[in-house]
Amino acid sequence: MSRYMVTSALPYANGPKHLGHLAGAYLPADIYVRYMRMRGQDILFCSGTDEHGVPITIAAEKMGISPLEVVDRFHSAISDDFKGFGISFDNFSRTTCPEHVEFAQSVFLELLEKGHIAPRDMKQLYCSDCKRYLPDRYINGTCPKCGSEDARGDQCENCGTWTEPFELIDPRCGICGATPETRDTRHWFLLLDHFQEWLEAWLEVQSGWKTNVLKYCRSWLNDGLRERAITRDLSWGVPVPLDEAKGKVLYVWFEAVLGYISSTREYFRKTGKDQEEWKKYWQDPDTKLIQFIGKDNIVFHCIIEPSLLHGLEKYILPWNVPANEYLNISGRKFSTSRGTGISMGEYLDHFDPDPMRYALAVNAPETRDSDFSWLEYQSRNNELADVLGNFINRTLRFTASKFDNMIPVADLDMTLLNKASETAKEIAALMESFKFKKAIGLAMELAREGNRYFDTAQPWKSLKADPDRCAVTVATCLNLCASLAVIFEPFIPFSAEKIRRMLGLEELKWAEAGTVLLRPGLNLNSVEILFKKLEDGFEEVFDKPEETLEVEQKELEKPQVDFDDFMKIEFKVGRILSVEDIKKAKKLYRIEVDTGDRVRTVVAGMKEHYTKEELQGRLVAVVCNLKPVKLCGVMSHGMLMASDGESGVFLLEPGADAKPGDTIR
Ligand code: B3M
Ligand code: ZN
Repeated sequence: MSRYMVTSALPYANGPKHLGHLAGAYLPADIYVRYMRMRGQDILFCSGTDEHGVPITIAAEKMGISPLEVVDRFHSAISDDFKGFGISFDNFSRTTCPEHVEFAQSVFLELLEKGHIAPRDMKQLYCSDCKRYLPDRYINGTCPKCGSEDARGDQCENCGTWTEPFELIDPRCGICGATPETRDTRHWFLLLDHFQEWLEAWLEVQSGWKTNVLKYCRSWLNDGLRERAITRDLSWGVPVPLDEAKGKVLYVWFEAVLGYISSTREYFRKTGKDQEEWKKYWQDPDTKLIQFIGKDNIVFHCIIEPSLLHGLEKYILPWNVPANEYLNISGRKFSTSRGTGISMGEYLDHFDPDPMRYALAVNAPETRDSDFSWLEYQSRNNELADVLGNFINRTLRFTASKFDNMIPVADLDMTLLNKASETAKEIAALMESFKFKKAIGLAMELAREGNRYFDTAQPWKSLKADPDRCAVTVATCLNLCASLAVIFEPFIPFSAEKIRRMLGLEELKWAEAGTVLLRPGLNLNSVEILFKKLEDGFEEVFDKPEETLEVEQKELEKPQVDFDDFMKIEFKVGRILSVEDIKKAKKLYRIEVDTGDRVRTVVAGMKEHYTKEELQGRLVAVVCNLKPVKLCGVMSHGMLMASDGESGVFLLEPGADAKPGDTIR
C-alpha cells in the first residue's frame, strides 16, 4: 500500500466557477481519489479557495464591496457547488485562514535565510493621488518608438513594441490620469536561477508525465530561469513578514502553491488527529504527490512550486501533474463573465450532478482542448438512461415482478462476471495512468454487454420454458448490476449509491467487481429511477438574455467597419404598439413595433429605464435585419437603438413627423 497526496488547483474566490473548471482540475481528481479509496489506499485530497491577488481586488472594485466580502461570499458558494457535484475533498480550505498566512510567512523567511530569496532595490512609478504603486499595465504614456499617445507601461498596442514604464514619454497614471512620480522601492526576489540545473535533471526522469506538460516545462527551462519578484506593493494579501517591508504582500502565486500544505495541516487540526501527521503526506518519500491543474497553471506547479519545495529541503516533490487542456463550449472559451458557459451552481439548480460528471468525463480535455455542447450533454445523458439505466431497470423490474423481488437461488453464468472483473482490471490500469476518458468508455461498454446478455437470454421466454435457466439469467444480471455499481462509483457516485441501495449493498471495494456480491434468497429494495431522458430544447432553462445583450453591445463597439458593411444594416423608424413583461426576466420587455413593413417582436433591456406607459406609442430607431435570437424564450426580431452612458439609457428618438418604415441613414 502506498500513500497518496492529491491536490486540485485552488480556485480564485472571485466569482462562481463554471463547468470548464470542473472538467479541468476537480472532476478528474475526484474520479482518481474515489477509485484509490475503493482500492483501500491511504489517500488525502485537499484544496481550497485562492483568496488573494489582483483577481480578487478587481472583483471587489467591480462589485463595490471589500475584498474580504468577495472571498467570503465566493468561498462558500464554490464549496457548495463542489459538494453538489460530489467532489469529495478531505479538506477545502482558504488562503486567508491564519494557519496559511503563518505558514506562507514562515516559508518566505526560511527561503530568505537559505539564500534563495534576496531583496533588490528598484525604481517604480507611484501615483500620489491614488496613493499606490502602479503596475506596468496601469501606466499610460507616449510610445518612444512610434509616438502613439496610448502606449502602456508594458506594451504599445499601436506598433507592438514591448515598453518599459520608464521609457514612456509623459507617463500618466492609468487610473486617474495624474503624472506619477518615481520612487525607490525594494522588492524580494525568488532566485529561480538557483534551481535551473536541478530542475532540468529532475524533469528529465519524469517519464510518466503527460508530454504536453513536459514540453511546456522544457521550453521554460530553455529560455533560462530568471529571478522573479515575489512581493508586491498592495494592501490585500499575506503581509511580507519583515519590518522593512511594511505595506507589501507576498505575490499571490508564491503563497497559493503553499496553500495545499496549509490545507493539509488544517485538516489534521480540524479532525483532531495527530498534529504532526501532515508531514507524512508532504515529507515522507513514500508518499506520492499528485496535482491536478489546468494547463495555464503548469509553470507554477512544475517550476515554481518544485523550486520552493526543493529549496526547503525536507519536502517531497510532485510525482505527477496531470494537467488538462481546456474545455470549450460550442467552440468558444468558457467564461461566465462573458456569458458563455454555465456555472456549476446554475447547472445544479436544474439537473442532477451525475449526468454532467459523465458527460464531462467522456469529453475530458485530457490531451487536447475539447468541446462541450448541450447537444452532446443531451446525448450522453440519454446514453446513461438507455444503456446503464436501462440494464439496471429491466433487471430489477423483472426480478420484482417475476421473482417476488428476491435474488433467485441459482448458479451464475461466470463468463459474464469474469468479463466484469477483466473490465475492472483494464479500467484500473487506465485510472492509474490518468486516462479517465478511456476508462469510462470501458465501463459503459460493460453495461452494453449486460443489455446484450439480457436480450440474448430472453428471460421473459425462458420463464415458462426453462425456469432454472431463467433464474440463472436473472441472478447473473443482478450480480452484474452490483459490479456496475462498483465500476461506475468513481465516475457517477450518486447513481452508484442508488444502485447499491436498490440491491441492499453497503460500500464496495474495487476488487469486488466481477465477484458474487448478492446472497441468493435475499430480498431487494424498491426500484428507483436512475436517469431521466432529456427532450430537445431542455437547455432553454439556461437562457441568459441579459449577459448576451451585454456581450453583443460591447462587441459592436470595437472594430472599424467598411461603409459597405455599414450600409448592410437596415435602420428604420418604428412605433411601439405594445409592451409586456417577460416571465422571469428582470431587465427585459417584450415589445411589438410597427416598422412600416410589418409588426415585429423585439426583446429589449429597457425595464430598468422606462415604464411601459413611457414606451407605449413612442417613435423609435430600430435595427431590423439583426439575426433573430431567442431571449428568455421569446424570439427577438430586431433591436431598439439607445444611448448608454453614465447619465443613463435613452432611446433614440426620430423627429415627431417621421413615420414608421422611414429609413434611417
Ligand atoms: N488560483 C489560478 C486559477 O484558478 C489559481 C490557481 C492556484 S493553484 C495554487 O487558474
Ligand atoms: Zn493615479
